[in-house]
Amino acid sequence: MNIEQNQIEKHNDSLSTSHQRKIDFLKADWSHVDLESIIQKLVDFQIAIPSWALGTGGTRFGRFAITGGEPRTIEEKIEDVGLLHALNGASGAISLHIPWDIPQNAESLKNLASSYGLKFDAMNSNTFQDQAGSAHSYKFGSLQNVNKAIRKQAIEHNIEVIKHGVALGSDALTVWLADGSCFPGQLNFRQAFENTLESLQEIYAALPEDWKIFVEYKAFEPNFYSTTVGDWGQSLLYASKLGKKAYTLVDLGHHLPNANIEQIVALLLMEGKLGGFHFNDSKYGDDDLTAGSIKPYQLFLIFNELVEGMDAKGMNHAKDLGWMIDASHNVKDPLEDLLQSVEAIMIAYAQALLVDRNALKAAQDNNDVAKAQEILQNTFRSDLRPLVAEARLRAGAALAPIGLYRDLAVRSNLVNHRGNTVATGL
Ligand code: RM4
Ligand code: MN
Ligand code: MN
Repeated sequence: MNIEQNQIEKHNDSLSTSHQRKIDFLKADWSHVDLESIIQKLVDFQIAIPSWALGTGGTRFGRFAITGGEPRTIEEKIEDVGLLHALNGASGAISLHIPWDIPQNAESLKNLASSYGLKFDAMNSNTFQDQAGSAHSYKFGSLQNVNKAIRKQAIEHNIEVIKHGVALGSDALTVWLADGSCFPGQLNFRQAFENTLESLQEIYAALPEDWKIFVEYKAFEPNFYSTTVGDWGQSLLYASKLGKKAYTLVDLGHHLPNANIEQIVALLLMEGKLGGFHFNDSKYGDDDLTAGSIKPYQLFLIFNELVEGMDAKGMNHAKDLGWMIDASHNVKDPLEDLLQSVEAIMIAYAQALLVDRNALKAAQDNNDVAKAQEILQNTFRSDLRPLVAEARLRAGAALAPIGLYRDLAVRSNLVNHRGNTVATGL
């Protein structure tokens, strides 16, 4: 299914009067700020959609394919992300997971993606599940495994993923390892670290010159006693030892409860070792809930550090870090959920762009704690949704993406075309 430009225009026309009123109000309220340049930054900002979030996710207790019309092939996944991008103008990339997605014909996939204005974002390898027909099992880890042949199989898989990515025009590999241990005594921590490092070094050696490798950390699950890339410190150790193409990837759901993620982000940026993000939200752990649905203030505070830190280094907000969603839902229509995530991320970014940096610096230098809080909460508590909508309008997308998605009955259209299908993934 395609969303036609005239359908978007008709929708935008119907909302134009009320949108104009809101944007005029914002312009008057923020007349001391260059809102035009902020809107342009919002237009430029793109968030990659994970191929595995396009179907209904499951839990270890079950999987309910409640929506139907889920994409069965990479082509259909690209079509779905194309729909999202047409609606919000901010989802211009797809992130693939191998072997959930095995590209057969890279050239035609590239053409299909670019017909929707999409690029291929970071490629993800999978050594947390055993694949049918593979010689060895990852039950006791992959890159850390005590058995060299198992490590070799996992290394080769990652190199295979890089090759797929090269053919598609991607330029990054994300490695998330389930490696670790469930019980004290199971692992020699140092040996596990050294094996993992050595394996990562072999993968790193196969990276093209202009590629990055993202080392993602997670404190728990599926191993519950130790994780071999368990936190940002361990990830940073690997990334530093590997070299300049290696970076830490922050997945918001991968921390221990109440971790100060914004501080982690600030320090990684300072060290030039922050590579990218997996956005999601959580109440308890790796819940993979919609970004901004539980802790929108935290999302804003993270963006506040990102904007401040990237500006301090003269970085390009849109291009110099990898921006990805990583989610998996079992109760919502995945496409509506992704529209909500992108919207929440854009709002947090807009709020961070509007923070009065000079005033904040002055408050910090004066130890004026109350003032610092006032400054941050002033933008957080301002309704900047019209600014994000204006960016969509300028990008040729919809003022109210979910509204249009429902008006056009996109889901039932997909169900009619595809049937009661279930996508690959978790
Ligand atoms: C992991 C991690 C990875 C993702 C898998 C599906 O918890 O977040 O990034 O690829 O889930
Ligand atoms: Mn992740
Ligand atoms: Mn995760």
